[in-house]
Amino acid sequence: MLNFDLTEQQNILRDQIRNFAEKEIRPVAEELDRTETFSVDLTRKMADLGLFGMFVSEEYGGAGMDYISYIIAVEELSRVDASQAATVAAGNSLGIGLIYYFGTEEQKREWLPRLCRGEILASFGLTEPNAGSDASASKTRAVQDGDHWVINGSKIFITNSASEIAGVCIVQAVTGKADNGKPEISCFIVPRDTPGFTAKAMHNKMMWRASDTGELTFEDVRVPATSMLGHQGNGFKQMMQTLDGGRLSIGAMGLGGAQGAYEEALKYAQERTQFGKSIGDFQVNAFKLADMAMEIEMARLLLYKATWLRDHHRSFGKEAAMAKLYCSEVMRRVTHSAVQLHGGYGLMQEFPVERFYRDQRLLEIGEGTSEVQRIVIARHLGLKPIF
Ligand code: COS
Repeated sequence: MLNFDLTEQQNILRDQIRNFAEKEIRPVAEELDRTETFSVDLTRKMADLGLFGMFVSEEYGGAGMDYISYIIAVEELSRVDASQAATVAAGNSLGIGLIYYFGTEEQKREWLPRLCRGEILASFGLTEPNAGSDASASKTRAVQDGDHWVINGSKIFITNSASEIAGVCIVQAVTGKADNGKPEISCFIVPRDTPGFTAKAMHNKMMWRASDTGELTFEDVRVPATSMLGHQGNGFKQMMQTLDGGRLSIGAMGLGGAQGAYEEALKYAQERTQFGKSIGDFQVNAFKLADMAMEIEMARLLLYKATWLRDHHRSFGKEAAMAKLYCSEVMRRVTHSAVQLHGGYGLMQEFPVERFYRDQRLLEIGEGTSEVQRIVIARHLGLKPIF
């Protein structure tokens, strides 16, 4: 049986998030972006709405929903503002997800309830100045010292890591040499207030300007052995598996952002007149809008299908890479056309398409560049692309 209907609960959730985004986020999005302000107040409101821990089971303080509900929520936030969507997406799929899926029972009980209430945010400490696409090339090291580990190294471009409510970072570090001679990689849960751990907010970003991005340094950071996430040597796989789920939420950001820009363009095309008629009635613009609507429809089908696979415990890594890649590229084409349709006004900050155009750019870079997605897809096809 093939069924494209969402459940009643999922439709209600979409309406709720849409209303919230219209009422609470839209009025402040432009100013937060312009002033590069991460809003704790707005983050708390999103937490009160239940946007953190949606897919976490109730025993750890989550809402016990399926992943598609979470993806719809990210899509709806992105339709209005990528920065708030990024806070939720990184907080959930990357931060909460790592602890929920790989943490020990004690770690889950210690961290998840506070994270699900949104009291603190968790960040994903993978990327380093010299380990971006080559994510296993971490220079950050952890050395065992009795029943502690001592971490030294640095991370960069880490969402949710430097604000006053950044509570914990899950840090990938090299802990030795594996049997096959490659570096052994493990992850550690490092509380924000651990001595030697500093986080500095990064400014002057082109995109997601109202989200919190940090640069982290670890200088002789001592954490107890119980801080290791799951088992020693499993860190890289934990990170890669988490990114598979994270890529669905980046797909949702592409889809929602494309939807938001398209709606702005459609409205503008109907209101703006030139040569005595509304510009939407010119074939050149009508066809642009038709293409936008078609591509958004295709992006939604692909993303929901990939998420459905995940919800049904099927393999979804290939489809998640495809959805992330496709949705982010659809948003690129849609925002490009949306700015074009707005003409000179599309280049001005007071028109939301200008922000959508900038915010899109991250989606082809973060959580694996478009090139990395093509590597992942090609490998699933049985190919071994040289890179
Ligand atoms: N799920 C589970 N395990 C995975 C996995 C996944 N999605 N992807 C890789 N692995 C495992 C492999 O099975 C392999 O295990 P074994 O050593 O037991 O064989 C191990 O991890 C190493 O995998 P591989 O050799 O494929 O690693 P590469 O260094 O070649 O990695 C890419 C390749 C480029 C795909 C990877 O580094 C990557 O995704 N880079 C982008 C990182 C990224 O998205 N960064 C952005 C973070 S922003 S939040």
